[in-house]
Amino acid sequence: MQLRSVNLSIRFIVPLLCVLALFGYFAVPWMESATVRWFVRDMDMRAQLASRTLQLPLRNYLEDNAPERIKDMFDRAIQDERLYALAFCDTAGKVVYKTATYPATIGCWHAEQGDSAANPLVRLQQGPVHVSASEVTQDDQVLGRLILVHDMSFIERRSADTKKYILGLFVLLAGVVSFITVVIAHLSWHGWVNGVREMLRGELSRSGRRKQADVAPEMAPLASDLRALLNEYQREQQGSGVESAPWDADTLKQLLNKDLAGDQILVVSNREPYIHVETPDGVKVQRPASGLVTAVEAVMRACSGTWIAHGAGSADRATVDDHDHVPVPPERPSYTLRRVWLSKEEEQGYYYGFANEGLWPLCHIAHVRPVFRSSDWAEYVRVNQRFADAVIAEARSDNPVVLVQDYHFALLPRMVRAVLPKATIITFWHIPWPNPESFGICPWREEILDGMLGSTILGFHTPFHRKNFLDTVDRYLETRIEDEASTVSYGNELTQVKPYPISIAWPEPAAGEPDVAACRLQIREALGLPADHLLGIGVDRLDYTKGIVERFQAVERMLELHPEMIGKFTFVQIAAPTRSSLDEYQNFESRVRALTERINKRFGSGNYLPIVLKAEHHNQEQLRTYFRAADVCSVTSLHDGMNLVAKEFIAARDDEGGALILSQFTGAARELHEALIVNPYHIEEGAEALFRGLRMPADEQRERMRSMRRRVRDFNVYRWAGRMLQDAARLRQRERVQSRIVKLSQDRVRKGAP
Ligand code: ADQ
Repeated sequence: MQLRSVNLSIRFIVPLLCVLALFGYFAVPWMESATVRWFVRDMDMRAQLASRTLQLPLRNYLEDNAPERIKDMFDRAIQDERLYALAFCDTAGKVVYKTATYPATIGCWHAEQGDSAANPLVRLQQGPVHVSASEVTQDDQVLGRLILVHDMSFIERRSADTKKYILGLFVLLAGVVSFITVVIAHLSWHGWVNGVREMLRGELSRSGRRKQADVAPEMAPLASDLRALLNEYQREQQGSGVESAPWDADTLKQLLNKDLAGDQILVVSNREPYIHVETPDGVKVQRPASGLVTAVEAVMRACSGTWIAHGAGSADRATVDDHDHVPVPPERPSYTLRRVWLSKEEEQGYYYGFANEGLWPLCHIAHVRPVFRSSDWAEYVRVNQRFADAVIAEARSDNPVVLVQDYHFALLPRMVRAVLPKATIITFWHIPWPNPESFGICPWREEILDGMLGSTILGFHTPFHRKNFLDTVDRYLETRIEDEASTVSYGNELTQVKPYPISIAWPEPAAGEPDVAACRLQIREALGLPADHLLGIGVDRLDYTKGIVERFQAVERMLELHPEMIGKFTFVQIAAPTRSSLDEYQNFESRVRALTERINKRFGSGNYLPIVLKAEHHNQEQLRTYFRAADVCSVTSLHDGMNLVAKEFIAARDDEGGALILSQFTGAARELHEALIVNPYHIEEGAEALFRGLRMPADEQRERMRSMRRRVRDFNVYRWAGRMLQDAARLRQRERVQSRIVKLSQDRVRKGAP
């Protein structure tokens, strides 16, 4: 600290000294010439005075023609310390009388010499002298010129002294100023450091209800920046759920029973949690491969509400009642699924068109160009309205809690709010939110933002996505954003925008589940591989954002760099087909298949395949067995809101073994720091991470896995939902109190109370 304040002082002093030196360099000669001018002016006056004093006796002596007296007068006059010599010249310009000291070179100080009146100084051998001449007249008749020569050598002495004093003064000044600067810099440094410390302490310790910590005036400019940073930090901490009470289905139920007792919960999502399909063996129920469904299902089981979704299965219509309701989960119903039917055109325009060809690539920076068609937009608006109508129809009161899921329903919050202004609408955006420039290319950007701001609470996975959203709103709408409170005020409404990182339900140990060793054997046997064969696993929807091509390229590069792995390592990719009617997805699937074939041709031999592509849906148990059998799980998304596969892999590893490779562009990378974090675009890095994961010592795997498991277990999907619902409950409570106060005061007015 001491050293830092000295450095700070030096930074002030060096420029200060330079300025002072420069000033001295020009000021000293100027002062010197000013002093000389001042002395010369002084000497001019003195010479005039002496000349006037001498003129009268001189005139008399000239008249009396008394040269001895003149000489005597001259000699007496130069007894004066300064008057060095005297002379009298006649009108012919000849020196007639002079003292012995009179310098011959001066002569009669002729007019041309005298013209240099501006400079009466003459430098003689013995030093500088001041020469002045005045005419001696008698009755208007010029008798001659009296010339006085004053010694000026004292000026040089004085000017040398002056120079010395000025320089001394500058040095003293520099010393004093430097000293004061050092002291002030030192004190300010301490003051600032203490001020910042105080502020940090105050801010970190203040509770939400207390007013902001007092700040010293000099800290004021910093205070708001610092506060914003701290809030960001705290939000991040809270966002990743650092508040530590464990959450589970029961805690969530308790919260719903206590804080939202009697309140109806409605969920809206495009994808239904259960799809009924016709098969040759009768109607079967499928669970879709979707992170959203995985997460929200856990909440619905806990709160027994109604889930409104698109009925897309071939047997869906056949399984609902007259109100399009079906109780789910089929094995042990705990909530209601309300299906909404869409025509082919509606599904094409709203789902495949605007949502998946427009918004999906718009929000994921994966270098696929979004497509915006007016016809798709029209369907999107229409379908949002149809779902909003379903919400309104399902609502039993004017203030249900509505959980709106994802980018398919950006307009729905505003539509519901228009009819149910008291509803608490929580919209969660499951995918990333891009920066304002990227989002700005959407032709209906204002409408989308306006629709979303119909929400009471708007959630994103990460503080980064939240910030991007606020910046976008700030850019394109007339709003007031309170960054500290994380609210957007738009029209007369307030929306709270916060990060709520999603997670999974921590799996309970299933009775009779095979252990990890058994899973390893089972999968290797199924794949026809020896027991000690190394296995990598990838589980995704076949989506271009998931980085499957880059993952395979990393496998290829790893085999190039480490040929000893050929024949000993296989990567299994489980890829659920998705949005297959879109060209982009068909092309992507072809690319993945072609790449698999090429790599297998290059490194495969006999029965050995380096990549096994299983492009089909698997149930949760099958996936869990794969996760447990693998040595490495690879999640290489080019951009991902969160990515639940990474968390599912961690949850499956109760042996604390296995390594996770995780793309830095997933929301999960913000929480799972112990994973091998990679840039999926950097193939070499991916290859090295894969190799490192396969070779990771068991104790390192344990160390990393233990820490990640703790985190995923504690910050699970119940906490995600719980935090959102808690916030909703708090807002509802506030609203209730406010409306009670309004009612009370109305009653008082009505009764005429004062
Ligand atoms: P998704 O893009 O669907 O979710 P992700 O979070 O990885 O991505 O979830 C995929 C889910 O589908 C997982 O539960 C996984 O087990 C399952 N799944 C994947 N492939 C499967 C297969 N072949 N068979 C069966 N199941 C399969 C979106 C966002 C994510 C965000 C989630 C939740 O894109 O960033 O994490 O929502 O908000």
